[in-house]
Amino acid sequence: MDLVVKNGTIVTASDIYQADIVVEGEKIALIGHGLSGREVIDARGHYVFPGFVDAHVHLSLPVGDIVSSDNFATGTIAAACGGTTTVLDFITPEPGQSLQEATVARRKEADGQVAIDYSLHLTAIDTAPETLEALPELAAQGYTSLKLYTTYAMRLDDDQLLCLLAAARKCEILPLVHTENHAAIEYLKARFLAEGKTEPRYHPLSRPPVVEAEAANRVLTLASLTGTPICIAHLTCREALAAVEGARARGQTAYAEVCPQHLLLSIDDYDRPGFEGAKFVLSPPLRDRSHWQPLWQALANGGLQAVSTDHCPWTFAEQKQRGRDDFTQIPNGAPGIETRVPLIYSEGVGTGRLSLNRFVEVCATGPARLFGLCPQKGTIAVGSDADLVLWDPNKEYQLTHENLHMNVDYSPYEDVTAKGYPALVLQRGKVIVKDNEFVGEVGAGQFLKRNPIHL
Ligand code: DUC
Ligand code: ZN
Ligand code: ZN
Repeated sequence: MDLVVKNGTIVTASDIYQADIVVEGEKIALIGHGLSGREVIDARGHYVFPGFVDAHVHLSLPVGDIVSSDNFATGTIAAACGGTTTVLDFITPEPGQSLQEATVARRKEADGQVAIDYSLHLTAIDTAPETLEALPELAAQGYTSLKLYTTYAMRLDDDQLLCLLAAARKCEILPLVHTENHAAIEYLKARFLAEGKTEPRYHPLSRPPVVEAEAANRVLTLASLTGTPICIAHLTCREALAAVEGARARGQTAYAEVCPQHLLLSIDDYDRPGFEGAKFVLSPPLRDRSHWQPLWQALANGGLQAVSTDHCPWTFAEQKQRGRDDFTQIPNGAPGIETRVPLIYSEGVGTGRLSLNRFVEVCATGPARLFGLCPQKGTIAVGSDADLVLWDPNKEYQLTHENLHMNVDYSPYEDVTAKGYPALVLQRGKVIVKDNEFVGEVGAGQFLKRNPIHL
């Protein structure tokens, strides 16, 4: 036996128990008591969690002539330091580029650059015959999820949504849908600009909860007609949550992810002095605090299935400045890939909002299951990849950007001190983070072929 992790408290989505874990090669080979191995890691006093899964990140995302500031190397190193061992990024075709070409190009960017294991969601930007024909082929290659947008340049109209939802069902692909009403946003943005209202605080006012809820309701309605299970991306508000829960009550399979920023930050952050509010310009935007409690409650009771980050960092000193005189020009997004797990532990488990099991469920097992990666990822079981996080529940760590590895000049949580932090992170049996330092290898992360979504 190559390695034994001894005396830790193992936590999965369903159990908490003390046991030793034997790793052979890259897999968990045995779980039991009194086990031995050539190398021993003593996990006494630590929780042993499965490597965490972030199902929604944007590394090296091009928007116009700028690119989000974390690339596949820096972003996945930061993820690892925060306890995440698997990320899902996106394949987004350029206009005129086929989905297959975009897939090959994105794989070229990521392979050899990732520090942890990864996969990619497809994105459909049209319903051309080549796009529809590509879906079954790409699904067979392990790309079993499909991002659909109702806003931005990649937006789809209802005809296209119906067509793609039906195609996804046929190929056992799970659509992940960004739901905001494009026309409503454009109308509100134009109105604010015409009134000379150009500051970051008008960003959330141009995308209020009804704008998200309308699109969520519409997409869920269309999915009910095609019989397609769907996942709503980065759900932010009680109105959209009601749409998902209503669909479920009518018998639909409807999932939703939530991001830490929508559980912990609020519309008040846009009123920070000077241009600071730009740091929080992301979409859908931060809401007022009254949305926090219903979202935490849904996370605890199963109404929400996963916590992802939508990690999409832009530097404040340069990139965010594009919108100094016009909030609509501020690149959308914020950093979060490294802080997700400590924040949800500290603010979820630490405050009693989430049980330990539920914390593991929403940060690891849930996203792995949703996107066809379980039980290889997201749990601790014989035969699973030996992705393990030894967690120090007492370590306090300030989430200022100076303490973090993300390639960006600010943290949305500068003054927040998380209680509970990774002490050691293993990927497939190898230590990749020790005492908050990345000791793995860039390029050692592997592409993950995902399972079809079983309907
Ligand atoms: N919103 C998105 O939809 N994508 C990237 C970042 C963001 O804020
Ligand atoms: Zn989105
Ligand atoms: Zn996103």
